Amino acid sequence: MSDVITIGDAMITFDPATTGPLRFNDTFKRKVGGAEFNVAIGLARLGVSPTWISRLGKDEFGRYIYNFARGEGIDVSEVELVNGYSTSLNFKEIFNNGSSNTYYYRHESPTQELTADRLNEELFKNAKVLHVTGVFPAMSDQNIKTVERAINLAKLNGVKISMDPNIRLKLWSEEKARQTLTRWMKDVDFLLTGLDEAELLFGTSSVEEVIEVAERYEISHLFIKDGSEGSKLWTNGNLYEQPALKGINAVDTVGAGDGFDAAALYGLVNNWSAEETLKLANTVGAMVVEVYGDNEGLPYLEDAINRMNNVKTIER
Ligand code: KDG
Repeated sequence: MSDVITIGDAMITFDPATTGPLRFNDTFKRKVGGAEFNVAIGLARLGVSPTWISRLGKDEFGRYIYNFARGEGIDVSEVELVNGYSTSLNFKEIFNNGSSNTYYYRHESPTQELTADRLNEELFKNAKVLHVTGVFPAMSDQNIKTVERAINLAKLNGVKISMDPNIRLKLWSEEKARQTLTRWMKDVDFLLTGLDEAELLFGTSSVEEVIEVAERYEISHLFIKDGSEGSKLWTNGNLYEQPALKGINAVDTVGAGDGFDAAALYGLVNNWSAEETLKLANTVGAMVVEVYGDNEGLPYLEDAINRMNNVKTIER
C-alpha cells in the first residue's frame, strides 16, 4: 500500500562538469531525473511511501534508474523495462547564477508502452493522493489519456488529486498545456504552481485572482511557489506566507519545485497544520537548489526539520 501515487517518465540526466554553454562541455556526470520521479524520491526520503508508475527502456540506463528507484525505497511494482525504446536522456546546461537549460532526448519515450488500460486499478483503492504534473501529459496524447484515466480512478476511489503544472514548453504548446491542464482543474484538490504558470493557465499572476480561480475550481489547497519571493498557501479561506530562506547559495535550481511538492504532500498526508506544511515545503525547495543535480539535495525528514527550525548539526 502506498500513500502517494505518481506517474511519469524518468531519464538519465547528464550534468555538465562545468558551467556555460552546452556545446563547450565535454565532461558530464550521469545522474537521474524526471519531475514526477523526483517527487517520488523526495517523498520516500521524507518517509511517505510512494508508488511510481512508469516504463523504462530495457537497456543499461533503464536498469540503472530502476535500481536507483528501488534503492530509494520507491515502490516500483508498476515500473516495467520494455523492449523497443531507449530510456530517456536529458543534458543540462548550467550557468553561474544557478539557472539552467535542458536538452531532451526522449522521443519516443518508453512510457509510450504505458497505455491507460495498463493502469492497475487496485493501486488506487488504498492510496491517499495521486500526484500528476504537466510533464508526462506534455509528451503525447496517449499520456494525456493515461493521466485522465488515473484521475478518474483516483476520483472513484476517494483519492485526492495533486497537480503541479510544471509547464515544459519544449514538450507542448502553451495552448495545449492550457487546454489540457485547465480541463483537469475541477478534479484537483491540491494545486502547486508558480505564478508564471498561473499566468499561462489562468491569464493572471495576481495572487488574489489566482485564489479566485482556485475557489471557482474548489481547490482545497493552493500552493504558490515564487522562488526568491518565498511561497504561499491558501486554504480554508486563509492565506499563509513564507519568505524565501536567507543565505541560500543556489547552484542548481532544477528540481526545487519537485522538492517543494514532496514536502507539501508530506505535510498534507500527515495532517500537519497549514503553517508547518508550507514551512517544510519552503525549506525543502530551498535545500534542493544548494546541491547540484535534480534530486541530490532532497533531504531526509530529520535534516529537513532541523533546517526548518534552524537547528545546527555538527558532524565530525
Ligand atoms: O523538475 C525537474 C525535472 O524537470 C527534471 O528532473 C527533468 O526536465 C525534466 C523533466 O522533464 O522531467
